[in-house]
Amino acid sequence: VSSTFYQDAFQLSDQLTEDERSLMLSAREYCQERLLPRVTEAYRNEKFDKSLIPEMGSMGLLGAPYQGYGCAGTSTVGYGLIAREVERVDSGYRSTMSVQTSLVIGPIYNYGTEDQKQKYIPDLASGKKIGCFGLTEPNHGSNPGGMETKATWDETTKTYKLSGSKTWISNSPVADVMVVWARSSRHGNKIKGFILERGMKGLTTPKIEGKLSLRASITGQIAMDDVPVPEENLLPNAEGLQGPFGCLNNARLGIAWGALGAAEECFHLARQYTLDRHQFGRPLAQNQLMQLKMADMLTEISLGLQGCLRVSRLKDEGKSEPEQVSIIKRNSCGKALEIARKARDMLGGNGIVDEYHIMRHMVNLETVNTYEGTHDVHALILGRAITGLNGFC
Ligand code: TGC
Ligand code: FAD
Repeated sequence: VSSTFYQDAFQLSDQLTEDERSLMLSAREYCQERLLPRVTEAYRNEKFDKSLIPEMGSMGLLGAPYQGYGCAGTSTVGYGLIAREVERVDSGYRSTMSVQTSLVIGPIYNYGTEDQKQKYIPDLASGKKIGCFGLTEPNHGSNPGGMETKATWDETTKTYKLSGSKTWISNSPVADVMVVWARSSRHGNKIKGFILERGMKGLTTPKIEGKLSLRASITGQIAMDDVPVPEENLLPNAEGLQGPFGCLNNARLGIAWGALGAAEECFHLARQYTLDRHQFGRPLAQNQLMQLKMADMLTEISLGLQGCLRVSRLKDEGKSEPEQVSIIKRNSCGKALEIARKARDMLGGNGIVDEYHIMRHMVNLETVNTYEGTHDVHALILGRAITGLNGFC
């Protein structure tokens, strides 16, 4: 077996196209050289570094799977590979990237007018502007169907007045552009998407303080008090929960790849640490208990990545189903969290220190396991698909 077997047991790299392989390598180089050196300080001090957005833009990492408007036009696999490389450094950086791509550029690209695409996407893809996605509300997290935010149509001013509050919104305190979902009085109270911009009257985006996870990403609320939103800022081509969920299918797929990137990093760090550190007169890695943990890690990572690859290829062929994405989002997040916890243990006391990175990944993965549909919510989505019975209520 080759000495790099532990890095790519199923030769994933051989299953990529030439373009995908070179994208993976250039993303890896950027992430390792530019993101990794910043992350410990950013995390320790809960400092969100806005300058990384235009940097990611210039590397073609924002809006990657979309065609035109300054986007790179990669395959879905290419998008997944970017998420994996970014999250190998930090889930919060991947969050920034995937919100901008799947949850802001995505809905404008898929549901917007030509004018909206031309107005917003190039600046979002280059990173000149930052976006956020407002679905979750204080009283409606797993169940966004209960949404209370209202868009009241005002015929005289030809504006929608948005009122309500979104919470747990990645990037919101620094966002220039906000895709917000609300019940529209003009559309029979159905859910519609709106593009809001910083500076609109009645709009504030307070930061959520005290996060012990995802500290390199900034999270906040979107508070709306009769915000006047011009008619042309309505996303015309989406109605009902299909709108936001259509975006989430893409973001969840990126997360499935990304979480395994974090898991790979924890595995590699723990492997090297246990090879280097000696106890009882031999490397820790020589103990059968350590080898069992690493065998389990490599197995889950290898199988998980094959699942991500398969679902992404199905998506590029136009044959993927949301439930397939639920399988890989849930599996990757749950397995990555287990791997991070085991890897943390393998480092003993050093495992709790931020310079060794693993504990940061571990606590980040608690969020990743929760957002975009919790581990259990995805189990219920699958349970419904398997049995035809709705287990949500
Ligand atoms: P349900 O009856 O299942 O569906 C209502 C309508 O939506 C359609 N739909 C989908 N369409 C496309 N893709 C999907 N995955 C879809 N899932 C549902 C469905 O066909 C139906 O359409 P229609 O036309 O018949 O009305 O709705 P439900 O209310 O029973 O939903 C239950 C459930 C649990 C599936 C759903 O609410 C859910 O997935 N909850 C999780 C919430 C969630 O994921 N929130 C994410 C917030 S965004 C976020 O976390 C970003 S973090 C970003 C980062 O920092 O990286
Ligand atoms: P709840 O829905 O209250 O769930 C609490 C617990 O109950 C969970 O364990 C859940 O699995 C369980 N549960 C819920 N319903 C059921 C049921 N029927 N049966 C069994 N168990 C159930 N949202 C956005 O819109 N945009 C963003 O950019 C965004 N970014 C985020 C960033 C961070 C750091 C975090 C933490 C969250 C973010 N979210 C975002 C919100 C995220 O999507 C929600 O936190 C998530 O959907 C869960 O909702 P909740 O927190 O209200 O938990």
